[in-house]
Amino acid sequence: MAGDNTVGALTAKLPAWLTDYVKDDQLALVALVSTAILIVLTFYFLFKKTRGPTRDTVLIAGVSGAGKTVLYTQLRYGKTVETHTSMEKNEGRFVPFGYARKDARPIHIVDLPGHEKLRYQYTEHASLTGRVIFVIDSTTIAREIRSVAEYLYDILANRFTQHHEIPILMVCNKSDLLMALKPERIQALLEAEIDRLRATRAAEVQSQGDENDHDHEHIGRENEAFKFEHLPNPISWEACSLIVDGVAQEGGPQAVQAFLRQLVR
Ligand SMILES: Nc1nc2c(ncn2[C@@H]2O[C@H](COP(=O)(O)OP(=O)(O)OP(=O)(O)O)[C@@H](O)[C@H]2O)c(=O)[nH]1
Ligand SMILES: [Mg+2]
Repeated sequence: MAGDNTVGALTAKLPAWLTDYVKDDQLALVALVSTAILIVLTFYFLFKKTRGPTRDTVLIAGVSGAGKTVLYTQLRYGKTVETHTSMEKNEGRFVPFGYARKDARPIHIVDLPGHEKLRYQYTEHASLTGRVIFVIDSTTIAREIRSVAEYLYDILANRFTQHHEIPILMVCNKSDLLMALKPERIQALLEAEIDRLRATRAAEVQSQGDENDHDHEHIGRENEAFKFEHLPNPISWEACSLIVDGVAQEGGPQAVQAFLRQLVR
């Protein structure tokens, strides 16, 4: 019989002490294979649980002067020193300042320079990014809207951001200043600008005949004005003031701490 042949072939491969045991007993062989599968699965799930997600990079992005380095130093050292325009990224693997728990997990935090020519650096980290903090200067957003929208669009349309539905925290910074716009207003300005940008980019792709733009996905709903709520990504908006009366907030704003909590656990 075919079944007997299969069992015969399988038992021939087993060590001698096992062959005696299972020689005439198909049931024993089935039990053996099942136990082996069970052990492998148990190890797989145990390993998976303790390892957690590997995408534990947090990107701090935004245009120049928004307050990214101030935020980074607050998370890293609990305070900030005088900052200058960053020409290089700051990065480190650490438990953000303020997490008292001993078993808190260090995470990889990257403060990207906002200079137009250096922004592309986020693509180097995109595949391992688990969270994005997008910092906005609420006092200059109206005049910088094009530049901010372009950068944000590139991050939102990135295939990793889309595919993994990366959560994004929009930090509307410098709310201590009189000229600061409210998050709702900033959101509306950005939606209108991204809507325009999306149409321009689509027209460019069509005119160049380059339908194979693998790095950018279409964002939002077709034939509808762009809205952040149409994206699969959880996006939250917070009015923040990283510096109040010249003094940096220890450990960064509550909203940022809460946003990172799931990764640090
Ligand atoms: N009033 C006020 N000023 C702030 C606040 N946050 C940051 N700043 C100031 O904004 C300026 C720019 O901050 P940075 O953190 O260096 O900006 P950045 O986003 O790292 O800029 P780049 O490195 O050029 O990309 C600094 O002079 C900060 O002191 C805030 O909440 N309120
Ligand atoms: Mg900086």
